[in-house]
Amino acid sequence: MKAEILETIKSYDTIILHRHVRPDPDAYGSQCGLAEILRESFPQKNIYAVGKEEESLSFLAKLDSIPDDVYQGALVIICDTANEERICDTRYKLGDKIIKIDHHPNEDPYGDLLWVDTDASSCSEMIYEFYLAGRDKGLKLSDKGARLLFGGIVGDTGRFLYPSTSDKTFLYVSELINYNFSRTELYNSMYDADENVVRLQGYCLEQFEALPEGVGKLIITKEILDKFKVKVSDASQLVSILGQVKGLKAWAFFIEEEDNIRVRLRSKGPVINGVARKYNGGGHPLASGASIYSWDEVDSVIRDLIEVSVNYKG
Ligand SMILES: [Mn+2]
Repeated sequence: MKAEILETIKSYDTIILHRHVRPDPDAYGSQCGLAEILRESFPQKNIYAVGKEEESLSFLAKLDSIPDDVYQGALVIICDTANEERICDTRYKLGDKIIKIDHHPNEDPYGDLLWVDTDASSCSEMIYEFYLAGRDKGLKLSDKGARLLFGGIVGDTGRFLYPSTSDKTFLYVSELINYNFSRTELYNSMYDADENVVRLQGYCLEQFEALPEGVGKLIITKEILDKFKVKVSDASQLVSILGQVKGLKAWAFFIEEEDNIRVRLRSKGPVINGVARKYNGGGHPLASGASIYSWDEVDSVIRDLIEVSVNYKG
């Protein structure tokens, strides 16, 4: 598949890279990391990475803005995005051919060519693997590209903590750190938090509810978001902090948005993406997201989490 993707890339003059909405470091790392590899390897081709700029990730890369007609006859590559609805910038459809490269369960097999590896820790890890496979066939990786891929892997593995971190992950990052970029500077950009977000962390740790079945629950209303002057995305990113609570097997953050309640689910064993799917969402077995439309549904989500937690033999 990697060879077929490389051959396809070689046959196009214009390549446009997309990723998912509400990007994280792996979305940027894989999309812009691959863009860097292609720019370095094929300077005569037109390579663009598009999508809505995410201010908090601009330290990783800047995106390109292109008119619609660039898509004519172009190859579109979509990174780190499980389903079509989550693709950022719907113009991906205007291209000539679509390639999907992703590490989430392949529930929506869109595209003309698909490379999905659910064993990969991150899409950035897959992009490095793609580079390794094509190194003898003209692919080049710059320091800037290596920094992006490293950042993506660090982000999606929770700094090499999550079980998706494999021997392959460590092998690849051991190679990536030999490129010339500052890990200290990168970590600072990724993990420095604004004071109000740190204070919200304090609020979360104080206010979460731990149920006897090993399920955790925290509600963050719009009022709280306003009080701490934080965005929904800031609150969403805090969901993993309950992982340190002894005895919790699965937990949910319910964060109030304009017209729905965002549900962030995490687990230390019980598979929770089935619960996420039931509530208009999906994701990884141990890290998923969903949406509900009324506070009345909170209890129902919690009941489902209790069910998977109680049935879990860990
Ligand atoms: Mn990812």
